[in-house]
Amino acid sequence: MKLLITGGAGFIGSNFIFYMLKKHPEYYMICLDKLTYAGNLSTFASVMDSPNFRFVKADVCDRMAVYRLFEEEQPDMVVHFAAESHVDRSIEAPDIFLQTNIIGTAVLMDACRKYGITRFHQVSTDEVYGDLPLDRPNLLFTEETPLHASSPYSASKASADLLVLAYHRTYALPVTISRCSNNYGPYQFPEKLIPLMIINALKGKSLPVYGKGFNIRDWIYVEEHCKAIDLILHEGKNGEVYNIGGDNEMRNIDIVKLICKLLGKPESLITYVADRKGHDMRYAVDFTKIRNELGWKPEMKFEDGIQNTIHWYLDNKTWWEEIIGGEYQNYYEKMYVCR
Ligand code: NAD
Ligand code: TDX
Repeated sequence: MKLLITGGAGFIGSNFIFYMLKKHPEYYMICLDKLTYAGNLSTFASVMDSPNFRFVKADVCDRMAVYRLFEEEQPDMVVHFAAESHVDRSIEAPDIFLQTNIIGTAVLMDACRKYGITRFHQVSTDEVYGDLPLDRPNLLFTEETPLHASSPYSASKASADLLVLAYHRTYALPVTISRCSNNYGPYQFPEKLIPLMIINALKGKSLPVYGKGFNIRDWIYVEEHCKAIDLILHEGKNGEVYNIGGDNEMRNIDIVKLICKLLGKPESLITYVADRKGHDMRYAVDFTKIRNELGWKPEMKFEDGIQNTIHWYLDNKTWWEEIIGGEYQNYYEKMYVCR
């Protein structure tokens, strides 16, 4: 089995490659990644020389490069992670989100039609459903919830999902879509809430909480997401959408306070800053469908997952110090100083 994994040098894609190399050592894995600011080749140091792994630097929007790779490798399945993934950046500059997340998905699916595959899997997000109110805790996103994206990022992901379903209906392309909640774990780029707070706390820097910190996310340990995608690839039905959730709703402020506690840092580091524009209040995922149809449910408790994550950032300082020593500093200044 040959798998083409796009965006594999990013957070979830790299965790997925590590998971699959262990789970299916007989598979051949090709990672296609543009290596944007979010992609990191050093993540692959331990697998770069594996005979069943190949890295190719390319842009998913580059039709010629994508077709060339399909011609050369003839992958059986495509798992499409590559995307611009940060909501705050999409608010500053939407264009690249439309380009990569929508056009890039179309280019890949065109290649799948041209060369033939057994499955194109779109890694989507619960954010395509918009948000839920805080005062109706029983409301959850199901696969039937209408798409109602709030940010340029989530609108671009929702557009891509619609295209994926259109390619299935129009061209009978064998597709599946998964819509997962907020992931956390090793190798997450430090622009996202949890690694940003861990790293700032370690450095004794202020911890910038947007608004009052009452927004709720449903956090899932990244390996649980990887397991679910593996299952969908092998047992999911073409044309179907599967929600993936952590069964773990938490307020941002409670996460940040927990990180302070686990690192032995004072809560006085917490600083309330201007809210995100159009900030989604609450995400909560009903994953009954994948539980009933494929037998998946999240196993990792948040208390354990967050400990693992903190330990990983403590043990892998070179990985993130290289990141925060570069272009990230300009990003941080632009987004947080005088916010
Ligand atoms: P990430 O930003 O950490 O990684 C994205 C990767 O895609 C990087 O390696 C980057 O170099 C690559 N990439 C970007 N543009 C590219 C292009 N034009 N061509 C080729 N490669 C390109 O993102 P992530 O958090 O790992 O998210 C992966 C996928 O999962 C995304 O599609 C995202 O929408 C989805 N998702 C993320 C979460 C989450 O909590 N992080 C939750 C649900 C779904
Ligand atoms: O400095 C911060 N302070 C803060 O209060 C940051 C970076 C975030 N926040 C808040 C905003 C959100 O309510 O924390 C929450 C989580 O923020 P992010 O980590 O940026 O994630 P979110 O916007 O929820 O989106 C994530 O989950 C769904 C991923 O980035 C998406 O790619 C995924 O689709």
